[in-house]
Amino acid sequence: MSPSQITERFFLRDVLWKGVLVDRCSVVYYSAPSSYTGEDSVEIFCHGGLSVIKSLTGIFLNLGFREAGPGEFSRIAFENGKLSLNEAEAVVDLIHSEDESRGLLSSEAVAGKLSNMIKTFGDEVDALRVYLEGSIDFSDEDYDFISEGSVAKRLVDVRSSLLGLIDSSLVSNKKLTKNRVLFFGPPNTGKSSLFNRMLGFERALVSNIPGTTRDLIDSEIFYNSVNLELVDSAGVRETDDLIEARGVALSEDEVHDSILVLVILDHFTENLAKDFASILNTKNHLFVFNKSDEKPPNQSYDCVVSAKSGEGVQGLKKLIFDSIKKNNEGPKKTFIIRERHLVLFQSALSNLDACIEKISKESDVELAAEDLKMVRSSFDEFLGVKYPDDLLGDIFNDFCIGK
Ligand SMILES: Nc1nc2c(ncn2[C@@H]2O[C@H](COP(=O)(O)OP(=O)(O)OP(=O)(O)O)[C@@H](O)[C@H]2O)c(=O)[nH]1
Ligand SMILES: [Mg+2]
Repeated sequence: MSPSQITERFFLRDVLWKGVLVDRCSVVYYSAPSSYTGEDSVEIFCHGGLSVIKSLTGIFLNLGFREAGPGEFSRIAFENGKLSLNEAEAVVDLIHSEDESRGLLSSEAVAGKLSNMIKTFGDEVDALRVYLEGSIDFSDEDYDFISEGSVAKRLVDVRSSLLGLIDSSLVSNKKLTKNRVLFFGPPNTGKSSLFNRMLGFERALVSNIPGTTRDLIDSEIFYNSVNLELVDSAGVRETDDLIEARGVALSEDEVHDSILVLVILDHFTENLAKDFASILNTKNHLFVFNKSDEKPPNQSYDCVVSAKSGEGVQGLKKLIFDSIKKNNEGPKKTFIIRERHLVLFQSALSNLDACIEKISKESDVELAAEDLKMVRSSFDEFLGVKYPDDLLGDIFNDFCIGK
């Protein structure tokens, strides 16, 4: 059957290479433009296992195919008008999203809901601009175009809809999309011991010499369907040791990129609680007292544990989970947007404001129309109708291979 006769089909086929059966695969054929990229495409579903995948990709490489670069499929989809630029960015966010709720927010954007809203705003802005430009030619007539056309009201409506969209969007920060939980505190309080205990294996070195940990060490655990990235760090203290000092600086930097900071203290360091509270200030943190097997605490803590006996460790996991969940919840959001989008929306807002001001004074109608051109330009940049030269590279290089 020639490709032109096939529209969209699902086949079960034995894949043979030089007469040898490699795998029985499902093959889906998509005819253009009904595919992700908008081109004719074939997807092959094979049985799991690296060796089958390697054999299959080997066959295709032998036949002259090559592997796609990062984001190549999405880039083709964008170039063929199947995805707008912000939708392509939402695909990356969806791939990288660590928890279900963030994934759902990105899916909304991939599905085009956000683009459609911006397109609607853009159409209204265009209509208003054309109306304003038209009114300039008739400015001598005895007719008040501005108030007859409810221009001010329509501008205020676009403005408040855009503001509402910004309020219902979560601005993503690459590092903060991971649930990074930092083990922070003075040296020798048992940060690494507790980190190992929570992972269930000896990932970090432990010793009774203060200053053992120098680098950041991270490892993931899965708790209640949520990925937690635990990060052990160097004990914080003044030190003359250059390498240790770099470790301390790393720990302090890491505070900004963590979603939650655990301050681990023990019975030798309880007096430092106030200092750590003031360093962390508004950063989401929990105070954890370790080594409860040796001595009980003298003050109150969010959690009391013993890395040695394991006492309190399950409770600490639950506390971390609850704290992250609470932190992620916040006011209900509809979309995830990027810093780039926020900047464009803010610029559109300030141009709308400038336009509204001119319209309210019924002066500079020509300049007011120019303001609307700028608003439209921000929306176009958001959708990818126009974009700076290096933007595409930045966006698509962020994809994983093959999407
Ligand atoms: N009794 C008791 N000792 C502990 C406990 N946790 C850690 N220790 C001991 O405390 C010492 C320091 O432990 P580490 O886990 O290396 O402490 P750290 O905070 O990572 O230290 P630095 O990496 O130097 O900042 C070791 O001798 C551990 O065996 C605990 O729960 N109970
Ligand atoms: Mg350590």
